[in-house]
Amino acid sequence: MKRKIVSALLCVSMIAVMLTGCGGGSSSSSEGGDTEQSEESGDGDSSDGELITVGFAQVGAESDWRTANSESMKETFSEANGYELIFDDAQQKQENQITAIRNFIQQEVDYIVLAPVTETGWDTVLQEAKDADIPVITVDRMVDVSDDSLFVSYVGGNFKLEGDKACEWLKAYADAKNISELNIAHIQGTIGASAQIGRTEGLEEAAKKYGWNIVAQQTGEFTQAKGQEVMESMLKQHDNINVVYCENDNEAFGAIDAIKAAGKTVGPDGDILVLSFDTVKAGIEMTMSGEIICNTECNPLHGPRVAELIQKLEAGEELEKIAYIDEGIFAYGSDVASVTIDGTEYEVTEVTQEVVDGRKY
Ligand code: GYE
Repeated sequence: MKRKIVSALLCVSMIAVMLTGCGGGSSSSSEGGDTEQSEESGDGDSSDGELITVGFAQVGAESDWRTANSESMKETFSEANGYELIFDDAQQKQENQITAIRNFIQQEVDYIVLAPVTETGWDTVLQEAKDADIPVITVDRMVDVSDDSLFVSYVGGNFKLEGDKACEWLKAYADAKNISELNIAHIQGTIGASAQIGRTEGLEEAAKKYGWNIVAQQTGEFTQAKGQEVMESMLKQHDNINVVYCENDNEAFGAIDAIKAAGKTVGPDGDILVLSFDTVKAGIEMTMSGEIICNTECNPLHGPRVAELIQKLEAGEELEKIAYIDEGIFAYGSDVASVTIDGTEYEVTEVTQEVVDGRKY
C-alpha cells in the first residue's frame, strides 16, 4: 500500500546476489528469530501494490495454543485475502522480537502486529515504529509502556479474569466435595508474560481470601517438557499436593505425566486435581475424562480479529484501546453450574463429546 521501496530493495538484493554469487530463496534479515515471508504467487493477484503488508512478531512455538494462533494469523493474512505477511518466530526471546520489529520498520511494512513475550521493555522500539508512522497492534499479550499512544490497540484474553474464573470454580468445587484443605502446586507460565501475570494474580488473591496453601510455585515456561520437569521436583519435595494449577494446557500434559510416573492419580476420584487454561483440543479431551478437572478457555484464533482492526484503520475508524474476547469455563461434570465474579455470572460448560467435537483448535 504505502510508499513502497520495492524497486530499491530489488536493486539492493540484485547487487547482493551479484556480489555474493548466490541467490534464490527468500532471504531472512532477522538475527536469531526465524522470519518467513509469505510466498509471492506471481500470478493471480497482479494488483501487487495493493497488498497490505503486515509484520507479525510472534512469541514462538511453545504450545498447542501458539501453533493454533500462528495458523490463524497465516491463514488470515494471505495474499488471497489481500495481505503480505512477514512472520517472525522469536523463539520466546524478547531481543529477537525487537530485532524483528526493527526489520519491519526498515521494510516499511504497513502494520506491525506484536504478540509480546513479556510486558515490559518495549518503549524504545515502539517509539521507533511510531516515529516511522507504522501503527502497532498488540495481540494475545499486552505491553506495559509509559506512553499508551505507542500501540493502537490490544486484542486478546483478559488473564486476570481467567484466573478468577478458575479459582472461583475451584472454591465452589471444593465446597461441593467437602475438600477442606487445598495444598496447591502452582506451575506458572513465562514470567512477565500477561498470561502469567493475570493467572498468577488470580490464584494468589484467591489463596489469600480462602486460606489455600500454595506449597510450591515455579515457572514451566508454558511448555510440556518444563511442566513435567517442574512437577517431578515438586512431587519429590511435597507429599501433600492435592491440586495443581497449571497456567496452560501443555504444562498440564507434562504435569499429569509426572504425577502418573510418581504413582499417583489425577481426576475427581484421584489424589490430585489438575486445573489448566487454553482448552486446546487435547486439553478439552482431558477435561472430558476429568484428568484436567477444570479448563478455562483462552481462544487463540486471533487472525480475523486483527484483520478486522486493520480494516477499520484502513477505513479511518478509531479503535477501542483494549478489546477483550469472550472466554468460557469448561469442566468435568456438573458440580459447579456457574461462578460469579464482581457481580457478573459466568456459566460453566460441562465437557461432553459434542463439546470436544466442536473445538476448532
Ligand atoms: O495460554 C499459552 C501460550 O499468551 C495466552 O501463551 C497466551 C499463552 C497461552 O504459550 O499456551
